[in-house]
Amino acid sequence: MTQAHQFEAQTSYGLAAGAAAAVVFSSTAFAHCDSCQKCPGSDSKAAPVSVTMKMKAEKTPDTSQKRKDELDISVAHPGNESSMAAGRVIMKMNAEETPEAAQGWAEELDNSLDHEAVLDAAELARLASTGVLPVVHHPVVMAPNVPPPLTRRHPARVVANIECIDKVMPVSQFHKYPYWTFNGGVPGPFIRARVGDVLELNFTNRDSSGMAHNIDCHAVIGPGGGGPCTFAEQDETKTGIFKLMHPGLFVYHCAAAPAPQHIQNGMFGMILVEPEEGLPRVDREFYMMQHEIYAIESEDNSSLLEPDYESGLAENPMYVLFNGKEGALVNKPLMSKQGERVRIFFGNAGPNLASSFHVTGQVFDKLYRDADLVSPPARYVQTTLVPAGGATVVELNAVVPGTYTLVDHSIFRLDKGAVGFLKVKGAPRPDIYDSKAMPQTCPNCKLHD
Ligand SMILES: [Cu+2]
Repeated sequence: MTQAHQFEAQTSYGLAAGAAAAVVFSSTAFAHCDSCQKCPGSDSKAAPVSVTMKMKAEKTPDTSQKRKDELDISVAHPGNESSMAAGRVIMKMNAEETPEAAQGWAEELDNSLDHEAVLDAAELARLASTGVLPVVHHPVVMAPNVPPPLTRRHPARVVANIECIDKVMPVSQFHKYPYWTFNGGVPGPFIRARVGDVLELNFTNRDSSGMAHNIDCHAVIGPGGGGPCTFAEQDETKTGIFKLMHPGLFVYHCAAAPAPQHIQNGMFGMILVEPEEGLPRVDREFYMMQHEIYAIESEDNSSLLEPDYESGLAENPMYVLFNGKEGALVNKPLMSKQGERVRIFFGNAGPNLASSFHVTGQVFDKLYRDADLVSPPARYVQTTLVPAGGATVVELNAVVPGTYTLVDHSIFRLDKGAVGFLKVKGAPRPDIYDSKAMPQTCPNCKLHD
């Protein structure tokens, strides 16, 4: 030992009554360095030190006993391998962690799943309650539409059936693309649920190519966002059962390997998890998602595209699209009437690019930034950044009639397909918007109708 570093750490553990278990801890302590200038964070005199220690329980606690063990140990000091640190770890048994609760602990503890653990009564009751929830069969609703706002104020078991169907579909007037869709559309169905609901996700793989797929849902708390639970081979149905713990608007997507390919092939959608009290009512709600396609023309048929992994790696897409097709929201614009309050649920599937979402001629008078539905919304925002795998909720008040353009304000992407329209019908409002000559649009302009 070349230098003395003193530290003290605290951790907790449980012991089964009657057991004398060997216990392995992996923990992080903070070393208070008196003299070392090499270790990370030494300037603050507190550097994280990874500690692995073994102890043998000498005594067996009875039910009411709070137990405290102290252990003198030595550990290697990261960043200063020649040095050893000596210290004392104080381990306390939590007061609420009775030996009964710890009955099922395995001899070796680590932070991985312990199938022999015994759940406490509250946890068992919670699991049992999900079996008696009223069942709601979720309708299949495709973009740009969304299901109506929820009126129930109690949790339910929401059953959603999602299928993967392969389908060649036009992505522009020039090209078709061999999409792998959820329920035949890009994006996939919009799911609307409430925080505290249990989502029963039945995923059926009807992809004729034989490719396996799954669903990684960003609203799901647990490994892979539920991907491992829903991994389905051809003609298989897999069911994941997930409690929706947090409100928000979340992207779901296939994460089967290679995940970037599955996402660009159209396997994505969104789930809205409403807060307990719901969202404020508006007049119109729409669903749109952005994504990119990395492709080359097929040698046999130049109108048919093939995925191109190289341009994906280079992040140079052939198309940047709203709702899976150039012109999807130009030929069929989002429609509203003057004075109506409009809400757009906007998601970005990526797989690579962040979106600078903007509506030309409008300001988001409410912006639920990053689809955070709990914090107060931001006000009067012109453009919002939506990361790949992220979402946002915007609201605007359409008081002046006309056509408004939905764009990614990384504006060269206009020529790759990222453009759509919101049309507002109503009487002129010269008090807000007027000119001395007839308004004109520039020729060959994609921005203006
Ligand atoms: Cu897939």
